[in-house]
Amino acid sequence: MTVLDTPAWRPRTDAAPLMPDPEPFRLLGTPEAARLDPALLGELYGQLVRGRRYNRQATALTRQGRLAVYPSSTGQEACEVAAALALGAQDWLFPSYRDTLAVVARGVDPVEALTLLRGDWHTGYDPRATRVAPLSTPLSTQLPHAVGLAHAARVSGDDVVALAMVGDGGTSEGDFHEALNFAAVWHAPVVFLVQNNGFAISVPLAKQTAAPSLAHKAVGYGMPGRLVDGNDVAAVHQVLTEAVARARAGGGPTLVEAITYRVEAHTNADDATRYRTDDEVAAWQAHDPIALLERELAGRGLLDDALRQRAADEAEALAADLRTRMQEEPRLDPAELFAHVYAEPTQQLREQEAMLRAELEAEQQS
Ligand SMILES: Cc1ncc(C[n+]2csc(CCOP(=O)(O)OP(=O)(O)O)c2C)c(N)n1
Repeated sequence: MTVLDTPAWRPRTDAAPLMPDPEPFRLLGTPEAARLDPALLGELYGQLVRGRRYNRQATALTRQGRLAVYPSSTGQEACEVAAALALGAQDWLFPSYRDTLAVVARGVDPVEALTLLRGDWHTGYDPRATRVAPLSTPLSTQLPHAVGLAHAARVSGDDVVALAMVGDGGTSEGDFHEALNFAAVWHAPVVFLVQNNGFAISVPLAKQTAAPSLAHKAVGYGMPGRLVDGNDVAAVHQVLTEAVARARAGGGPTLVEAITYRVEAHTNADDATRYRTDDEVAAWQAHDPIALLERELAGRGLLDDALRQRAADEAEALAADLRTRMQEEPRLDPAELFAHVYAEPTQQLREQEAMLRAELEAEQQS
């Protein structure tokens, strides 16, 4: 018997349940899919079709100069939709820049959701109205925010779960580590959803980490890790719903890794052919989230013309609305850049604001 045998110094023996699924969890096309609620599948289908159309329209808007940049989530719609639908109205979503679809599926106005990407204003929507934090461009900074909010809610006795979304590249950030560590230590009601789409711009996952999977990282923090097929919308929805319920019941955080693929380039400013092959893209297109769900619906006799038509009509209406409203010139006051920075602006900012105002006035007079 040495001091190493005393409880304070012994490793915990309950690590095994934290280990992630040995294979990505799947539902569509498996016998278990038979018990999935047709109404839920119909809702997921409509959301996926609308989401893909939204991505296509937003990308078109970048080509028309109406949008500065758009990080498309085509191919990743299942994660986007499932994340939004797994939450209750009282919960909070913490998205990254790629997660516009989740933000819109949660109820943010589809045009307001693009304000930041148009370069017009900070955020562009009221985060409190739908409980959606700003789309975060700095990688992973949304994660400690999610943990802080969830921890504060728990301390206050509020029934709130935070779901934070991040990419595979974002897991290399210090913020990822700090967020997961604090979430586990504080037992915060948070769900972390890592969309592993294989690349951080052009950097493949193998150059980011030597971990067996990103979900395995959960074990080191002391929270369960789940691995899921990120293109199987029913599976992602179930895994996230279970993790949210667990967090709500006081069970603490969960790390979910969803294996998926971004079919388009990183953004409209990226050329993906420089770092990946057409064959790889084609292989993932053969595992398309909408096609997977359609196959399931068809197998159960649920994919009739009415459902297809309704989904297509709603998607076209969304795209038309986006096209129309994004053509309107936004009325912006450039001097607002200086508002909401400090409660008391610094001398330097006051001088810069005066310079800008003088320039704007001179322009108006010329
Ligand atoms: C703190 C920080 N460092 C670097 C960048 C530049 N950057 C923008 S996107 C990106 C890659 C992120 O990849 P990943 O997390 O896998 O997300 P994905 O774009 O694939 O959704 C990088 C490095 C940034 N936005 N923020």
